[in-house]
This record gives sequence, C-alpha cells and structure tokens, in this order.
Amino acid sequence: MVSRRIFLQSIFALAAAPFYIFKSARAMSIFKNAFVTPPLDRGMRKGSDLYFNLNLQSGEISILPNVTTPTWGINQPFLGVTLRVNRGDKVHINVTNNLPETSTLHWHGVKLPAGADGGPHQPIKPSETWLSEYDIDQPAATLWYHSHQMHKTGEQVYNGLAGMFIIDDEQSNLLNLPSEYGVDDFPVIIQDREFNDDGSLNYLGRFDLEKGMQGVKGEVMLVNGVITPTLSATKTLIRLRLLNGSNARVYQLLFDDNRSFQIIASDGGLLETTVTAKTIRLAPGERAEIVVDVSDGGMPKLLHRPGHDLMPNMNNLSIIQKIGMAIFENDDEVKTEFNILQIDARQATASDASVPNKLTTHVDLSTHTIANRRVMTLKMDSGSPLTSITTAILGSRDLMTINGKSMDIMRIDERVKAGSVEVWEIRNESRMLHPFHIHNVQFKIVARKGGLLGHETGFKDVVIVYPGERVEVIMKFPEFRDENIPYMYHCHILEHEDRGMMGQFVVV
Ligand SMILES: [Cu+2]
Repeated sequence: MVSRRIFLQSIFALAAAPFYIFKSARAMSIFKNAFVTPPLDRGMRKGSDLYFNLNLQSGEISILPNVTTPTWGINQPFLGVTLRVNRGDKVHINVTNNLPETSTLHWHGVKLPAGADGGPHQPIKPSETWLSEYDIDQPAATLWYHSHQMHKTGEQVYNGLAGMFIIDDEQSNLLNLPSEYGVDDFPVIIQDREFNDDGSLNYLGRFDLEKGMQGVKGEVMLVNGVITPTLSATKTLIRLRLLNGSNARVYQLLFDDNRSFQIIASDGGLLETTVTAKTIRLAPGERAEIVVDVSDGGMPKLLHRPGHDLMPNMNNLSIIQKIGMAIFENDDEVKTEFNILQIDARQATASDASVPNKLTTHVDLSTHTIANRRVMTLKMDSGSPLTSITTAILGSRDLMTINGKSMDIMRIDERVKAGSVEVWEIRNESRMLHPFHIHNVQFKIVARKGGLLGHETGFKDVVIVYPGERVEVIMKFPEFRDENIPYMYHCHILEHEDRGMMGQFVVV
C-alpha cells in the first residue's frame, strides 16, 4: 500500500508538476480566532417589495499570519453578506460586477423564474449590473448564493463569491427555536482552502490533473472565512446553519466529546420532526440546521472526521482500474481529521428557546401522479490514467458527462411540464461520489440502500450519489414557464460542473 502510494506520488511529481503549496497553516491558529458572523443585509423594504444592491468586488483580507490574501466577495472583501427575506416578499436584487471578469450570481435552492436564476445564461460583464426579481414563495430555509459562471464556477467560488440566503416564514417564526442572528443563530459556511507562500489562494494549475479530476480540496479549514474559530456562546442552545460551501470536500461532522445534537432542517427547510444525531454528512452545496445544547458549559469542538465509506470499494476493480482509482484517491480522506470550530460555553446563560419534536408538515408527493421518469447517468472518464493525462494536457473538458453528454450551453437536454411531479433516477457509474443538484426545485429522496440519514428525510436540492449507486428523487416543478431559458442540473463538485457534468432543462 505504502509503496504503491509512493510510486503513484512519484508519477504525479513528474506528470502534474505541482506548485509548492503552503501546508503548515493547518497547524496554526487552531481555535485562536474569534468566530465571525457575516453581516446581515435585510434589504430596503417598501411594503412587501424588498430591494438589494449587491456588489461583486475584489479585496484583500488577513487569513494567515503575516501575509494578506487577495480575495473576492459580495459587499465585503471575502464571501457575501447574509441576505434575509420573508416568504411573501418580492425581491429586487441589483448585482453589479466590479470584478475584472464576467461572473454570475445564482440563488441556490430558490424556486424562481429561469431568467432570474443567475445561472450561466445570466452573465454579468465587468462594470455591468444585472437585475434579478422574483417572489419568495417557499418555506423558511437556509439557502445560499454563489457564482455560476460557465467553466469558472470553481475558481470564482474559491475566490469568495458565495454567501448565505435565509428565508423566514410565519410558521417557523411561531416555533420557539433559537433565532436571534449572531446571538444564538449562526451561519456556518465551511470551506477548505490551500494557500501559496505569499498568502494568495492556490486554486488550480492547468496541469493539476489530480486536483481537477478529484475536485479542489485544501487543508486549511475556514468558517465564514476564518481559520477554525471559537464561537463564544452567550446562550445554552445554539443553532448552527451549516453550509458546505467547499468546492469538493465532503464533511463528516461530529463533536470531539461525541455529544448528540438535533437536526432541525435540510436544504429545503424544516424537517417534519427533529432528528437526534451524533454526526452529519454534508457534501458540497448541502445545508443542514442543527441545534447544540451547551448547557454543560463545556467547550465542544466540531470536527470533520472522514469515514472510510466515503471511498468506493476497490475490490472488484482490475489492476489498471486500481491505478486509475488511486490517482483520484486522496490519502487525506482516509487518515486526517480536521478541526472546524469550537463552541466556548463557559459564559453561556440559560436559553429561553426550545426545540419541539414536531416542526412542520410536508406536502406528500408520493400520492401525486408521476408525469415522467428520467434517468441521469453520471460518468467520468477515469478508467485509463493515460487517457486522463492526455486529456488534461490537451485541455479537453469532455471528461465528465451526464447521459453521455458534456454540458453544452446551446443544447437543451430535458423539457419538463410546469407544475408536474417527476421522478429522476440518478445513476453514478463512476468511481467517485457526486452530489447532484437540481435548480428551481426541492425534492424528496425516495429511498436509498442503507436508509435515509437525518437531514436526508427532508426536502433537498442536493443529493449525494455514491459510486455505483442509483438514487431516486421525487419533485414537483414550479409553474414558471420559459421555452428559451433553461435551468441547470449538475454535480456540485465545482470542478466536475466546470468540466461538463451539467445539463439543462426548460420548464414549459
Ligand atoms: Cu461530481
């Protein structure tokens, strides 16, 4: 095993010619930094009309000691401000691009007209402004917004084009959940990054074959842009709105003292009933809200402890496939444990909030007539290392496919009837996990081998599909019709999306 790894690493040292990467940051500043809550932007309200002005900007912040990091952000130097709206609002969002290149801003998880979606069909050129307007007509939820620029999403999100988007509604306001922003209710945007010696972000070189295929991961863990911070709790019940905003890393989160917590919401909003758990897995793009009881006055640490089951089973592969597999394998996934954040509850006072068992009632889609069934087969050309290396050097983007096709912005792949209920079966015929995301809907996972875990029982817009697995999701498409402007479905490992694991559907 060891000799095989050394052998493969040697191959990579030659084939991929990696740049020197600054790795020691992981050992620094553990829990020394204060938790930062992103500033809240509630917009300018005129009745139920809500106006936002967002500015895509470049900046510079201090993440590592003694160096600064050039970054991108939305209304701040790195990452975005938290947008907060109510169900029933009509939002009018002006997005101005003050970056040196074309970008977009996509409202991830929002049900909205295709022209307002902020995907690859709504590019914003430098110094231009794009107006996105839509009605908020879905339950309270933790959503997010991020760049969706064609072939550039990975790099632009890595630079910082991502923020949180919170919807409130009357029903959830009636619950007595912790809900004071920045007091007992916190956004937790988890991202991993790699840095160069000069402090700049190390994204992806043209010949970084392994990183490109695997998705870009870093060994420095950031929460809201801060390395492994400490959250000083003033209340004994703490609500964390977890967002995996990483490009490619899947997190298996748990507390160091193995304490349990309560999962109250998934991507699409509140679960029907609270789930008590000790660990939760979040792939890129997924969110979950958890409530942690810290009335013991302790200092629990939230960790990412990768599980072996994140790796595919290699037993049935041929030798050439094993070599190919090993190229895409990341030793860190198996061995390393990462600190994410610490809660310091020594000064916490008794919370008046509480977490009921019954949270909400969901629409039961299983009783609806299924208008259509579709199959989405995800593939990566990872069988032969030689093919992959050649392709990487030639710069082709055709390695990643859905139903045999790489993303083509001129091609509509699927036509969906507005208001209809459909079942999509997502088949992963590759040897990597893919988190599959569909725009404009919240779906339910019908069933999966091994059962549904915690937040997977709720409404979702991203679902993990393991190697070799087939997962069915059921969803009702909203009534927005547009013959010309499509929505996207894609893998949310951003380097896979950028390399073509994405398709387009219109709702008609
Ligand atoms: Cu993928």
